[in-house]
Amino acid sequence: SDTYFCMPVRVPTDEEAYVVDFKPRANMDTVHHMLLFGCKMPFSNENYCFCNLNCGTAKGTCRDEASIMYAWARNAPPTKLPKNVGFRIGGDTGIRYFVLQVHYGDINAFRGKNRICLGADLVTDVVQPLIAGIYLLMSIDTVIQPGKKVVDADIACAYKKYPMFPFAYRVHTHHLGQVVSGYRVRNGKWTLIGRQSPQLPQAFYPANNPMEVKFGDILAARCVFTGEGKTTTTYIGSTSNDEMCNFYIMYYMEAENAIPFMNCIQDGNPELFQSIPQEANIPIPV
Ligand code: IYT
Ligand code: CU
Ligand code: CU
Repeated sequence: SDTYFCMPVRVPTDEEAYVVDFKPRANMDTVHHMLLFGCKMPFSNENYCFCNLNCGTAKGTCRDEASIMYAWARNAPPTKLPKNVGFRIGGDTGIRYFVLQVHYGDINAFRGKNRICLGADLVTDVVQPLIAGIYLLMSIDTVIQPGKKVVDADIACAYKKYPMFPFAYRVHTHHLGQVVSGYRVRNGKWTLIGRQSPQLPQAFYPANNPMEVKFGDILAARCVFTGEGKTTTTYIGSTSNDEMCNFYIMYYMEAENAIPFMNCIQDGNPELFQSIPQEANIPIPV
């Protein structure tokens, strides 16, 4: 159940191009979830490999930094990119490969018949006025004491770039995560980008409010964990016995100033988080 397949596919052109749509064709009976990454160099040039066994090292998607572009999860509605929005690939981006990571619920379901199809309706050389990107807020130092009922992991960073417009979000934790919420904070006012249970399918969901994030705003996220029922301390790490706290924002920016990937790993200031809306600690029924 912890087996992940990684399938690299060469981007069809060396010129600048745009990913404008995704059409997941997963079999819901066998595939649990899929993530699509853009890479300069994939870990393997085989048709497929086992991401964390023989693709290279742990995770095994890219040799360089992987940039996530899409997530599909069983029983979640697929996200669409808004009109005139595309992920930039090829050309100066250096992104020459897609790597699809597939998690099968049952490894026996894999028959070596997987394909990635890149149609002209999905990848285009038509210049897009708006460029999609990912902003990742993640905790790197959360510690969950055994038996502790509620552990909040708070992350926040000042935003100091050209305006960006969030349109989708994704949350990720392992088993101990109860709810994850992300906000824009402007002049002390918290506006929800999205709030979800990490125990529901971890796809990108549409953002709660259409909004602009501009220079001087703060981006903030809280993951709520529980140590109840545990007998050992849990740290951030990559196995299913460890935890993670991730809030991904999928946004677009005007092409001239677009940045494809940003992240925030800074602990949130406790004073700031005193005013986080109470909903951030209300569990979501699963
Ligand atoms: C330690 C941690 O939280 N890892 C996350 C976030 C992460 C994603 C990427 C960290 C780095 C990355 O290059 I892409 I450094 C993590 O591994 N998240 C998983 C997937 O690996 C993307 C997830 O499902 O969100
Ligand atoms: Cu999965
Ligand atoms: Cu994880």
